[in-house]
Amino acid sequence: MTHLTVRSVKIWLGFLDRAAQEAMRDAVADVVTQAPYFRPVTPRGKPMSVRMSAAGAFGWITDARGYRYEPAHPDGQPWPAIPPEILNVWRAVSDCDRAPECCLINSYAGTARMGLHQDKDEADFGCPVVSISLGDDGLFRIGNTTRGGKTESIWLSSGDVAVLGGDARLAYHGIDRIRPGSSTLLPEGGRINLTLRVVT
Ligand code: MD3
Ligand code: FE
Repeated sequence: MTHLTVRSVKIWLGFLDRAAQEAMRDAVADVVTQAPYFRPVTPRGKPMSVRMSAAGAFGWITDARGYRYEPAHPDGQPWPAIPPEILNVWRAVSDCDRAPECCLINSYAGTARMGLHQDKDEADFGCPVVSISLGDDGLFRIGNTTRGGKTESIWLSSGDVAVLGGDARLAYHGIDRIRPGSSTLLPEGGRINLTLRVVT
């Protein structure tokens, strides 16, 4: 299995074959039937272009009170369990003894993007974040652990798995854009990114 290393992010290219991507797509569809996508509104009142949901003990929420992990969907229901095929990816690549407590689901359509940010609402930075890409290609950008300076960009494709650990764990990163129509995996097109995290 081939991998690239970009700024200590290890990217497994084509980690999931087509059948595994289809199984994961269907598992995510089942989760979002129970926990429907919503569009988070930042504390400054701006709706994000990405739709989100989650599985596991915690999901990530943003509203007027700020950003935080919550044990329930905005509708009040607990998040569905993380599907076993997704947990298997964590076991294979995370090199972490702890189980993931959150599988964040980001859905990108059309011109959706995610600005440069750090993921630092988790308690244990010793555990990596594991990212699984499904559907259309997404242009991933990674910078430094402080704002500013040079960044590097790489297209992530359906079935790629990235492990964000070590020096990469607190790096600024984001998705500049997707390439609509580049994959046939998702019936409505677009890109889904799953991130597995230990939260507590
Ligand atoms: C680098 N998601 O959910 S995944 C996020 O494709 C997020 O939806 C993007 O950034 C997406 O927070 C990028 C790759 C990723 C995820 C977490 C990271 C890169 C990371 C945490 C630390 C450093
Ligand atoms: Fe992030």
